[in-house]
Order: sequence, then structure tokens, then C-alpha cells
Amino acid sequence: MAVLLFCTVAMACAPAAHAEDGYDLWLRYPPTESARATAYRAQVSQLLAADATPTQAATRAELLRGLRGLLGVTPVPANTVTQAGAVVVGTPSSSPTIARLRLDTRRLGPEGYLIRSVAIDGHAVTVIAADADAGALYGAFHFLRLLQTGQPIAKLDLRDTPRVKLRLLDHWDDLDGHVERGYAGASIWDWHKLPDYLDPRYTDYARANASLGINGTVLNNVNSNALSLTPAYLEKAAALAGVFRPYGIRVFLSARFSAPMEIGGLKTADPLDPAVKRWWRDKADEIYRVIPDFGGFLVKANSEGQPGPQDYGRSHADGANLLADALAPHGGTVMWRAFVYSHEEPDDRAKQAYTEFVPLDGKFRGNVLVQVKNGAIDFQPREPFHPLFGAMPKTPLMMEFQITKEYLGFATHLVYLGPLYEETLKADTHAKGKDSTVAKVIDGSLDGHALTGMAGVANIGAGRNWSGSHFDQANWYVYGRLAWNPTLSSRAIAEEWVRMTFSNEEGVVAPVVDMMMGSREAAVDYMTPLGLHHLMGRSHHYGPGPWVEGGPRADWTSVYYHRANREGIGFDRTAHGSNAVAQYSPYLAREFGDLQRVPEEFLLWFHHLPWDYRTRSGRPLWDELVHRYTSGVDYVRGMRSTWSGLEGKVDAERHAQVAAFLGIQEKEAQWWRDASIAYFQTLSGRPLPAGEAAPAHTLEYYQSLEFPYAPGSGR
Ligand code: GCW
Repeated sequence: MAVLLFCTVAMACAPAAHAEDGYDLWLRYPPTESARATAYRAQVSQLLAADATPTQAATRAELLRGLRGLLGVTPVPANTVTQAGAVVVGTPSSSPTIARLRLDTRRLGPEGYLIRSVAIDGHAVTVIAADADAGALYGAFHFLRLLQTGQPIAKLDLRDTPRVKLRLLDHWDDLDGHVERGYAGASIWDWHKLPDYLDPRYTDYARANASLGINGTVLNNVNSNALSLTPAYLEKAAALAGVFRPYGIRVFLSARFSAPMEIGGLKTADPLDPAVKRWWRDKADEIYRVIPDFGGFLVKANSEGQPGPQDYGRSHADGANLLADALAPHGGTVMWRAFVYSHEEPDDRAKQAYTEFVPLDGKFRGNVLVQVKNGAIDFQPREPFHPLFGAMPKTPLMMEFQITKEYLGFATHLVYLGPLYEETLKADTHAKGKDSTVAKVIDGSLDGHALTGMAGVANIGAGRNWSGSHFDQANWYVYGRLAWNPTLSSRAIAEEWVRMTFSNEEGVVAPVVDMMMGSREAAVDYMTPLGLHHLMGRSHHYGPGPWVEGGPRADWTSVYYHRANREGIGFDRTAHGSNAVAQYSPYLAREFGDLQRVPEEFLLWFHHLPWDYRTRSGRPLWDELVHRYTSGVDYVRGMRSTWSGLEGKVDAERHAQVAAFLGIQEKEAQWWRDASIAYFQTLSGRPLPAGEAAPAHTLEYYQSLEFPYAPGSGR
């Protein structure tokens, strides 16, 4: 137990001034503006926090760090409340003071907490109580967030528990340090120096994740290498698990389905083969010997060239159950991805996952989650929610969002993904009547599942600011907050983040939040308006490529998706076309299939329409498309001017980088607009609407651009 007393001279306790390079993320803990700081100091005059376990020690250390930074306090050990303004954190077993209060902590579960203003021996005290250490840690971060965002703390009565059980980051990190679709530098994991060297950054990674409630991390790419399951790499993973454990974070690994052959010397990886079953059971036992709280496996199988059960004529359920049986004795989970589409299958790619997985509903073991991307194609700027949500009631489905912006401008574009996540989670599947939202599928409440999960493909790298840009940190942040509670508002989360990351000044908060909230819609407009999708450059996915055709498979081209010709544009997924609409509930199938009712943002996702089709604005489709492209670019121009107006209100170093990146974004938004218009105009044959500028270059110029070294490519 420790008690903290304040420095009388606040200055003496202030952290050394340092340039803001983004390393501290939203945990900067800068000195609080003076009037507010004075009030807070009276309310936070003592800290009682045990440090008998690693998690308790981490909780205490974070509170000390935060309070010292925000309010300028110096810790002095003690163990009872002796004055008003004590903060007591812990569980009934770690804190006699909390035990005395007889709070109903049981109902908080292993990760929940409550924060309450109470009186103890006549003193006003803030209690952060939980039933287990991890809950107290989360509560401490919540309390710090209240201070960081300038909230009143005198009359608190909060309780919070996560609505989703597994809240994970999926790293697409290769063992050689490359990050697939990573735009924030090399992998954060220095596999070569592990397990002996534990970069302090790993601890800061754990702190940042714990501050959001993220409780698991898949260390390696789903396009996986069997070597990560060898003893040497398991030891390295175990070292990371040791760093993360105090922060409530468990380690998971992507498992290569053919590992029994590649590192086990077997002749087959057939899931029904007894030797293969034995191999996975032994492997699981071995893993749990070195990582006792190992979370489980993530598997990409029979997808984009990865090995899987279908190589042996078996189903995805056979494959998933093989690994599930191996993990079950240890309490581990299999996350089996539904991102599958076949090489041979000529059917609409948007339909294939549903076609393959729905018949398997009810065939998976109890410790299997099927991991489904938010949309049926591939993390596009906008997609309708994946039709699997709501269609497999007997199987827990977990959400897979992409945090890294593979299709949304890499690191440089300011695109806040909160509205994208929120739009998907709030979407109504109508699976069990109205209000059967995707969020309710994910949190298990719609179909009564206790095993629930959400995964975000991480945007974290070894770059100093973690995510490749300052604003990309917000995407990590909003993902984590929504994984904890999928019903939160992305605007409220943006506001929290801006306050913690940049400033509590209203003159900063309001314009930055507004700018963020419209940024995703702008990217949709300048890249793929009105339901267009998958029009990016081939394989590296950088920049526009609506002309991409030919190559190894049709569904890796752009022409497959936009289907533009002299007559019109769009993918007919109605009953007259691929009938993908039929994979949604009858209510939605009718809505999406009906031109009068389909939300306009999905118009060309579901319909092929003539260039002169009259859109809701009254403009013909071609004119509307051009209008959207232009307004996307205009929005970016607006963000640049908003941001330049904030000069002096945000530290110079971060201001300058954001300003420069917005400049890149404007250039690239213009490039997307111009190249797309130049290309589609060759098909529509229609003039640009009045007042619309012609593309800066010829179509041939845009088509000639090549980017062999664009970052993050798959391989
Ligand atoms: O979006 C695509 C990416 C691939 C990725 C794949 C997947 C890991 O372009 O790089 O591979 O999705 O999700 O499996």
C-alpha cells in the first residue's frame, strides 16, 4: 500500500519538457491546466494501491505515472485512508479498505470494475474496485481518462464490464520483420533478439492496449509460417507473454495448417488422420508448458493459397475441430477465419464465404469462434455488413476489422475509422426481427453465446509513433474502445482521444473531432463512391487502378467489381444478377434489391445502372459520381485548412507532420478522382458536368504509374 502526497511546488514535479513525437500515444499525462489541477489535487491527495502481484504493481505504477504527470504528485507509502481525497484501488482480497466496504464486486466478473465516490471514516474517497486484478487495472485507466479529459470526479458512480470476451489485435507480422499491409515501419517484434532482449516498448505496447481493454494479441501473420510453432519461436512468444501478462493480455498464434508436415515430419496434415491429431495435441501440450495462459490459434485456411482441410477433402469444421480438440484440455480457443473464396469458383466472390460456412453452422466445437470480416469482400472503404452475421446462430462469430488502412490511404491519409466500425456494428441484420444488430451478434446476446470476440488487424509497427501517423493512433484507440463495448459512439470516442492526445481546449477539440468524423466518408467519395469497391492498384493496393484486369484471377481485378461498360456501371447482386441479396434476411434482401429502397451508399454494390440513371440528388449517375469524387477531394482541402488554423494550439512537431501528411492526402485524393474519372469517362462517353475540372493528366499517364516498392505488400 502506498500513499501519495503532493509536491507543494508543482513545477518541481512536472515531467521534463520533451518534443511530442507521438510515442506516448494517448497516455501522455501532460500537466493539467491550473484551475482544474487545483480542484483535482484536493480530490486525489492519497493513493492506496497494493503491489503484491505483477498486475497490482502495474496498476499502481500507472496511477503514479499518470497522477505525477497530470497533477504533479510525489508518492509516499502508507496503507490507510487518513485524509479527504484518497483514491483506493484494488479488490476485496488485495485491499482491506475495499473489503470493509462490502461492495458487490462479484457481479463485475474478472474484468469489470466500479468507480465510486464514498465516505470512509468521514473522508471523501474515490474507490476503484474490482473482483480481480485485471478489473482494477482497467478501472485505474478509466479513472486516469476522466482526469485526462477534464471530467468532474467528485460524485462518481460508474461501473463497467466488457461486453466482448476476447478483444484482440491481430498482427500480420512476418518472422523476418516485414508487416503485411503494415505502414508503420518494421514489425514491433524483434524476433531475432527475443527471448533475451525485451524491448521496453513491449511494456508500453501492453500499457496502451490495457488502457483500452484489449486482452489478447495474435503475434504473427495469418499467412503464417510453421516456424512460429517450433520450440525456439515458442520461447520467444513466451517471453512476450511474460511482458504482457501483468496487463491482462494473452498471447495467441496464427497456426499454419500444414505445420505437421513442415515441422513435424508427417506425410499429411489431414485433420482426420490419427497421427495428425496426435501431433496437434502434443504441440498444444508443448505450447502450454511454456505459455500456461496461451490463448489459442488463429487460422487462415484454404484461402488465397493457404493450406487447409479442403486439401484433403475435409470441411472447415473438420479443420477447426482438430485444433479445438487439441486446445480444449488447456482452455484454448480456435479462431477460424471465414475469409475464403475459391480459385475455381466462378460465383460472385461476395457470396462464397456464406455459401461455404452456413451449412457448417452447429458443426463446430464449443471452443471455436468463426472470425468474419466486417464486409463480404475485403476491408473496403465501405461495404454492407457481411451476410454471415445473423446467419449462423449456432456458432459464435467474431468480428474482424482492419485497423491498418490497406484500402484507406495507408499511413498518410487522415481517415478516422470509428464511423466505419460503428456503421457495421449498428447495422441491423433483421435475423430475429428488428434490432438484431451486428453488435448483438458479436456480443453474443442475439443467440446466447458466452464465447465472444472481436479482432482488429493492427496498425502497429516499430516506427516511433507506433501507427505510421498521429491520427492513425485514433484507429487503434477506437477499435479497442469498441471491442470493449460495441455500442459506444465513435464521435464520443474521437472526442476522448483528441482530448488525451492533443488538447482539452475546446478550440482544438471541436474542429478536430468534426474533421475526423467526416474523414471516412470523404475517403469513400474520393476512392469508391456510391457502393463501388475494389478499384485499387494491383497487389500493393496503393492508389487508384479501376482499369486493372487480367492476371491470375478475375476476382483480383477491378473490372470484375465495377462491371462498367458503355451502358452503365455497378455489380448486379439482385435476383437478376448474382443474387447476393438473398444471403441477407428477407427484409434486407428486398431493401437492397429494390432501387427505390437501397441505401444510396450501396447503390453500385447491389445494382448495375445506366450512366443516366437519376440518383436521389436529381443528378444523372455519371454526374453524381463525378460530384462525389470532387467533394471527397474538397473535404480533404477543408481538413488542411482546419488543421493549419490550429497551428500554435498543437505542439509544433506533431502539427507539422500532420500538415505534411494532409498535403500528401490531398494530392492522392486528387489522383484518385482524376484517374477514376479519366478511366470511367472512356466508358460513359459523357462530358464532365459544368464546373467540374478535367483530370490533370491523360488516362495513359495514370495507367503508366508503377510502385514496385509500395510498403506493406503481401507476398
Ligand atoms: O485484404 C487482404 C490482404 C492480404 C491479407 C488478406 C487476408 C493476410 O490484401 O494481404 O492477407 O486480405 O485477410 O487474409
